[in-house]
Amino acid sequence: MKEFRSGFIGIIGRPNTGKSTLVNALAGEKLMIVSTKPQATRERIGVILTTEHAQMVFYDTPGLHKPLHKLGEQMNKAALNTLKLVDLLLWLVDSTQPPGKGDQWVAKALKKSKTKVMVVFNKIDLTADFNPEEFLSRVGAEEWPWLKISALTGEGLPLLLEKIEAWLPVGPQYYPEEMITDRSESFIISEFIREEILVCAEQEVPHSTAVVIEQLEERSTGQIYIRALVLVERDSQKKIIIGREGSLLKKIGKASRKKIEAFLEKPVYLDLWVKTKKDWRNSLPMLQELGYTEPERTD
Ligand SMILES: Nc1nc2c(ncn2[C@@H]2O[C@H](COP(=O)(O)OP(=O)(O)OP(=O)(O)O)[C@@H](O)[C@H]2O)c(=O)[nH]1
Ligand SMILES: [Mg+2]
Repeated sequence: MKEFRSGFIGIIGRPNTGKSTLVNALAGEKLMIVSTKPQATRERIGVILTTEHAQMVFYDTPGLHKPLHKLGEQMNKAALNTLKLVDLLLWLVDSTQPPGKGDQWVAKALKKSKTKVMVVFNKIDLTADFNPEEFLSRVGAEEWPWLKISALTGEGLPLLLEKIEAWLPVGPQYYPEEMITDRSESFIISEFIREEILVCAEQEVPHSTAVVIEQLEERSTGQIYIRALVLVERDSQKKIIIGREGSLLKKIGKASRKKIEAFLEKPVYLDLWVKTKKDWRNSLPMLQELGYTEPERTD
């Protein structure tokens, strides 16, 4: 009999490279939020894939970037702490972008971690003639194995999974088979609402927004009642999110309700409220309350 293998796989990269798209594709289910706007993911989120012979725990992480506020610093910390927690790192690179200083910085950070790295060149559906060796020599990482994929079309994913599985150590099943994420239902729901705000609102507004689920309960009719609070940093942003006669908030509510219903497989009543919390992205106590801070590690 084949020995059971298991392990933790960190998905690291610059913003907008397709990390969350890849995690959704590997999980075979839409759990992570995806956006054309960078810095969509704010935390390390575990997604579990259990097969007959292996269990893989993928960590989706925030894109590594130059932080402009305390939230950004915590996001980078969440991504960088992942390097110490995993058996294997997938460095996700957007093959439509030329290598830059940011990529060199990521390569250095990954090298320092001493964890196994596989470079995964994504969005290959847009770049048929992309040259991986050239990219790797530009960032000084010629020795790392690499693979070309499209998280969007699924090209290269079976081979990627095969390689990951072969690389995992023999180990136990950490999570029950039916468990697909290490996060709560409430968390995934709040993320779906944030995803819709990323679609509907322009410029800084979505990046200044956080979503908190205040109440989630099943009514006797079988409908799920959800009360969610949308936090923004300024009253002007509150006005934008609400929109003329509440039109934008309604649009956000309707679209996110559909996603939540598909996720819960139940009818949902979504009650959305907007509140200003001045400059919350620079307040550590607020970040802590929202779950955006990394616990201090002692090792
Ligand atoms: N054409 C193409 N687009 C892709 C592919 N993978 C992701 N995208 C698109 O790239 C954008 C960013 O995808 P995300 O998955 O949100 O990227 P991310 O790396 O998680 O971004 P952050 O969370 O902001 O760090 C979205 O518009 C995706 O649809 C791909 O393989 N091909
Ligand atoms: Mg993401």
